Amino acid sequence: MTHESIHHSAHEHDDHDHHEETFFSKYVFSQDHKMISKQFLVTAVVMGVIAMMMSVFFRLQLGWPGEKFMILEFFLGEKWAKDGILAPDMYLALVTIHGTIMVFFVLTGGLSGTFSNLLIPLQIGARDMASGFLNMLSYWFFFISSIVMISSLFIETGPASGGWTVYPPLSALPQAMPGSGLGMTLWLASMSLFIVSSLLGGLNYIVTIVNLRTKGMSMTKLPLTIWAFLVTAILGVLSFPVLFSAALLLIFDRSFGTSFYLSDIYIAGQALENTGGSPILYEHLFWFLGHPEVYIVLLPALGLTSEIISTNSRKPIFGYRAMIGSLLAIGFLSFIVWGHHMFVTGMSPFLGSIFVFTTLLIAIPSAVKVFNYITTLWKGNIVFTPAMLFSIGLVSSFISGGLTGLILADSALDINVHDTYFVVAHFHIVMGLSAIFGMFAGVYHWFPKMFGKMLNKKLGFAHFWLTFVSAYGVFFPMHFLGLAGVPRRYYTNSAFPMFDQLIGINELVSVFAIIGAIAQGIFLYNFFYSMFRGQRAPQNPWRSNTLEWTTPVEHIHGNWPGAIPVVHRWPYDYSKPDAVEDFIPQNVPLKEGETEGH
Ligand code: HEM
Ligand SMILES: [Cu+2]
Repeated sequence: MTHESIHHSAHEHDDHDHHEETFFSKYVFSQDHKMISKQFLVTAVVMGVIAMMMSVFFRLQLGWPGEKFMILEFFLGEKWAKDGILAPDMYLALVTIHGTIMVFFVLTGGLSGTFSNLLIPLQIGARDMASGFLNMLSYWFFFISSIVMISSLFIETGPASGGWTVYPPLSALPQAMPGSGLGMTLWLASMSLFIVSSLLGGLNYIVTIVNLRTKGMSMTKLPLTIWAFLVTAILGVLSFPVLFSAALLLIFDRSFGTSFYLSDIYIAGQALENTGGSPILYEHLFWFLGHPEVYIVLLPALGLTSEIISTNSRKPIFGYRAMIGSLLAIGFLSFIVWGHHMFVTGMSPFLGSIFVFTTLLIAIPSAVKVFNYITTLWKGNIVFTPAMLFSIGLVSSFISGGLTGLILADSALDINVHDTYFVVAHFHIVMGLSAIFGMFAGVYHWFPKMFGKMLNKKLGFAHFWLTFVSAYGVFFPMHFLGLAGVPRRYYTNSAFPMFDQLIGINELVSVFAIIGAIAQGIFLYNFFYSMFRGQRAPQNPWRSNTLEWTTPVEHIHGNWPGAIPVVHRWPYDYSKPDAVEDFIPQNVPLKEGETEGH
């Protein structure tokens, strides 16, 4: 086909589509990856606000135990916060649902769902995902699972409250405590729907990346974002089914009298009938997903920042191939380290030492990535956009959380701080903050592509600095609580005189949590205001090389009005010597005698 005829047929195709488009097919049951990406983002933002409010609620209790906060009664009702004092059962439920929503709904569904959907077709030069229909289903499973998870807040016995890992026996015996009943059933139902969503999404991402790349887009010309999404999707497809089977066996134990996870249990002095099972089996199954899950939330964030750091340093990413290699190495290693969550389960110290070894190995590819980010920034002609600040924020939290990871990886040291606030501090910094910073970076950078509007930069800077300072204000002091022995998931520390001297730290943490939460108001305002009233986005606001900036600002079905662009170079041709401009998009042919950038 000639250029004209492709253009012509694409145009006809468009006309035909508009004819049939209704409100429902455009905004609700859309099969267009760009719209699905926005649906994921908006759902994740709403879920994130809910989970963040929960953390403020339980931080009020931890900072000022026993004090009355009428806001708690206003939001949670008399049953759970009479006279403004949080009920212990609800405390544990809030911790559980906060963790579940943050990890799965915001940083797994929200991050991958938004950016894999937006960027995979646009950056590889495809008209859409391999299957638009399955893509739509993936969003709707995600949406329904969110609703099921939230619905547990409104039932008589309250939401699941065994922690986000839902270890048996609390999760296996409906009579164990209020949250072990219907709340836990809803948790399991919600997670099952969530897993279906992830698998549908992940398979689609993999097939699309492998099969639908445009002409010239070889695997070594692929942007690092896409590499990160590919490895993430593979991790999800290999590990989520294991969580699914863990949940299924749990449902059997709960409802059909089996005993996979239960053995010799006494409740209120009475022996139950279960024999032969072991809760440790559950821990193995859970963490076989649980650890890769950490990278399922981290890798997309790292991919987004590779792109943003290179673009805003106006320099090629340092060590492109090493970055791919370390993504693959991290992905592989993440499957053989899960035992580091189980050092205190009575595992053989020899087996423990193997998990210590494999865990420490992950430090190598992680350090390679950090080194490459810093070397890319080094002597760059840095443009400080909000996206760039959040990306640098990610590098910072990835380093500071990674260092405490070295301590937790050593079984002999981990035993001392296991299940204390040291662990909470570690995982929030290395994965919670890094992933959320990466997600914010992504939103600031690709908002113009998603909504055709610019976000306000000044509000973005204010949002970044307040978030960055309060994030460290919340999670840095928690290390000291942990080293002093303060356990996690405890309703109050005021019952233990030895922790009295730490009350100041607890208050400080809670104050920063409140400041951080308020700061997110700036983002929410900016996000929704700019979506409707923001300045119109130019074609290529960040002067970036990747293909998504060659599509029209107004979204059209099929992404490019004419032929799909052909790729001639890698995505990181910034500040090439003797080039006219400091960036050369991927679809610009190589000049006579020009060699490839890497
Ligand atoms: C507003 C910022 C946040 C604050 C103040 C906060 C605070 C807390 C606190 C105090 C706990 C209870 C720890 C325990 O007792 O074990 C907790 C649990 C948790 N948080 Fe956050 N968090 C925040 C953001 C996040 C983010 C962004 C993530 C995403 C990874 C996250 C994931 C979790 C998880 C997985 C748990 C564990 C729940 C459990 O033990 O079952 N949090 N959070
Ligand atoms: Cu782990």
